[in-house]
Amino acid sequence: MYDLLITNARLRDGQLVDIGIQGERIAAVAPGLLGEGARTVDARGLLVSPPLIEPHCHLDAVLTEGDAGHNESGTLLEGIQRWSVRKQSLTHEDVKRRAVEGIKWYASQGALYIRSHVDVCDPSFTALKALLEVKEECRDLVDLQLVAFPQEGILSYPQGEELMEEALRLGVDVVGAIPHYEITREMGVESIHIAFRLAEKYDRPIDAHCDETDDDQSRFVEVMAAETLARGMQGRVTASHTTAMHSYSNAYAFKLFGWLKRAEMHIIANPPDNIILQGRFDSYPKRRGMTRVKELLEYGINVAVGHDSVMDPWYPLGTGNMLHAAFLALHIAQMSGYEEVPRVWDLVTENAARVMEVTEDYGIQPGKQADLVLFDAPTDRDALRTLATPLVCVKRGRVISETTAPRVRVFRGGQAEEIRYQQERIRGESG
Ligand code: 17E
Ligand code: FE2
Repeated sequence: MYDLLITNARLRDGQLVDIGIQGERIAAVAPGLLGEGARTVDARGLLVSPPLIEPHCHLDAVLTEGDAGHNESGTLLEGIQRWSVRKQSLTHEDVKRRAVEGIKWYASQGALYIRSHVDVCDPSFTALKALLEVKEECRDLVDLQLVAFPQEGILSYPQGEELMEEALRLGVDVVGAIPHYEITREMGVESIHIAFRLAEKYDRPIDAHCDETDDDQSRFVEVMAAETLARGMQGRVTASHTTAMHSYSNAYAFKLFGWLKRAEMHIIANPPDNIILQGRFDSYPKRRGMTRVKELLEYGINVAVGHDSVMDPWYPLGTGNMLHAAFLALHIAQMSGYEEVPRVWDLVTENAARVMEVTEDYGIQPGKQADLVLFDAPTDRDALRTLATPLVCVKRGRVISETTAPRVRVFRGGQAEEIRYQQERIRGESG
């Protein structure tokens, strides 16, 4: 007798299984009936995936779009400037209300792990204190990690280093940085040294906004790789955005790849924001401004995709649907090859789990945390193509959301025909 039994679930490898859940853990995964569940969900041969993961967002800024005027230039710098105005009126309740709402949007669409940056260039730590509470209070919906993010610089903002260290004492999980925003190249390099010193002292991973610019001279990722190797932090360091890599010469990018791989660094691309923010100083042709996702993967470097923003001063759209971010990544990186499409699914699942260091708990196997999502599509490929409805989301063994798939009927010759946007042969395969 299981607390929750999912029957006829199609795993990503195509296997049809039943999944038995006891408490917060998966107890059994096997083809054919496992027995009884106190509650049963019939997956009807549809895809049951490990949850989507949002490895890079800003929950302190979520749902603030327009509050300090609209970002009309569409640039990163106007976003930072508008945020610096909006953050003066942050309150504990304001941050909590928006962040919890944002988490509900993410979680109900299948993102059950979230890593959020939180701006610590604020001596009162209003956002950080609120998000530390949200992390505990929303434990039923998501595993949430917080990154101490110095939005206005570690060295370019008064007391930036002290604020970073205080954030660590308050309990953030990850150390951030923003070297390309520091006033000088030298300050950028030094800000990375500070971030690594803090990470070592407090035994935390690093996730830095790094080289989020179209300036091909912005080369701070190489400094991160050098520090990672010097301090033996392989596997614990992530460079987010790295959009300048789009503009590097191939010769330099190739050299960099070698060091990223040796340093076992993770790269996070954020296609929704960066396809909006980058290329703004170009005429035509306009650069796409996303980091080299396809080539990094081909080289064997771990890459994940984040959504980054949901309605904030940098990006006015979004609902927290990680399939939107993955869909954009597929297009911008041109990962349309038959074998490439499922690798796009990895970008918002397995690869992001590695970034967040949650692989021990993550996956549909006995003993793992009982987190999973039933999509209204037979395969990951179809779920991406159709931006499939997340029918049922399960977190820590509990059904946390249900969404009804749209029902589409076409009327012809006095008849109603229901269509599902599926190719016949796939429909046939999935029964
Ligand atoms: N802050 C930043 O520096 N870059 C971004 N893309 C966002 C916030 C969303
Ligand atoms: Fe970001």
